[in-house]
Amino acid sequence: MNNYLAWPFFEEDHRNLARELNAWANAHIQTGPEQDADAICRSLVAKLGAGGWLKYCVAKEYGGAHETIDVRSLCLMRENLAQHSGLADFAFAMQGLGSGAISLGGSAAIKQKYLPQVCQGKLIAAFALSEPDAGSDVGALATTARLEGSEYVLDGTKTWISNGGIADFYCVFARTGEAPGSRGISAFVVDADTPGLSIAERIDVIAPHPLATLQFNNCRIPATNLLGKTGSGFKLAMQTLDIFRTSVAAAALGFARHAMHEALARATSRRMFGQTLADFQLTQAALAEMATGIDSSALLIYRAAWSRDCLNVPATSEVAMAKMVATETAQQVIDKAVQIFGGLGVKSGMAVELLYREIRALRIYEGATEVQKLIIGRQTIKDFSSE
Ligand code: COS
Repeated sequence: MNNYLAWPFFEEDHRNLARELNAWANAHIQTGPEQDADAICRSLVAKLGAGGWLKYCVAKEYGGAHETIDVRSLCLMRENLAQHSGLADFAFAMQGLGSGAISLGGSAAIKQKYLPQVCQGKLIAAFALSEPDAGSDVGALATTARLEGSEYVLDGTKTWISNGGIADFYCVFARTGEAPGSRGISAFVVDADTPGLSIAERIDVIAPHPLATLQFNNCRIPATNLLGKTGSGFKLAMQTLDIFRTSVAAAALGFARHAMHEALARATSRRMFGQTLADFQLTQAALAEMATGIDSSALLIYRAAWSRDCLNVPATSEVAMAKMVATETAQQVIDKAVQIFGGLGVKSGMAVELLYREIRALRIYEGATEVQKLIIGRQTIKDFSSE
């Protein structure tokens, strides 16, 4: 790996953080085929909390490491954890994504109630936005929240909810009806044990993660669980995604780096036709494409993260570019690594086989590649029109 930590996007603290987390993960995180994803995730959240790593998911006032969430730290950490274990990356990321709407929109009392425990790994967080008929088109969501006295009553279905089934609370986006479409949505925090909230289905996917469909049926929560203003839920969701989407790209980068390492180890040791695989120009071409793809992704990721941290702008388009390029590139890098391994590349339990399954969902969740193209295309036209 080149010395990318020397890039000017980083400060000395970031470089130290990456090295220290790597050493910790080597000692504390087991790699290999995942068995009981629920139990592993619960234990990982507790370990990450005890190790102090979840401090990077919340602001300083509530026990966090920085005044506000530092996106370069998040990205370096996900990149690093993803190289050790998909579930470790997932457990870390969901504490941030799942509590992001509280950090951005919660009252002081709500922040105080949830964030310190998220940071210590004592409460597991989840982000409940998608619905069976509202995935990319968030503005079409149909779950409702109606105010009755001092309570909101929630009814509807949420699906593809990461940490669904093991979370202690969910940040839920529901229609309060101030206006049609995206302007009539509000955000709420809902404790997992609230009567009227149930797990309708656990969802099995190609790389096992805790994932569920949630059912809200006359689910009553205190009106004070509202996050932000009524009608501002869509923007709160988008602002949360603006922070965490770059870190999805960073996780993809971590998977790609792991695949590259495996491919290099294989190519330089596997002998055929009297030489190593790495001596063939076709292998060198594949490795060149992989290495260049990895660096291109890293440059876009840390440009987007630095823009948010240092220019203090949403950088929505830069974030979308990073997410699109890094996830698509990682898929190609991992596919090439499988090819370099030949038959062994598809053998169950091989590192590249796990990565091949692990990477696929990242091109879909937190905004599919097609949504990122929409965001980048719209912004490009807007920039041109305002020239
Ligand atoms: N930050 C703040 N505000 C934002 C925003 C952002 N990043 N993106 C949009 N908004 C605002 C817009 O400015 C607009 O405000 P006004 O109503 O005041 O004009 C409002 O939100 C609606 O925006 P827009 O018209 O762009 O919304 P669309 O319904 O066209 O949707 C996409 C835009 C498709 C980009 C959006 O729905 C999206 O990102 N979808 C994917 C969602 C996703 O990631 N799902 C997975 C969930 S996690 S697994």
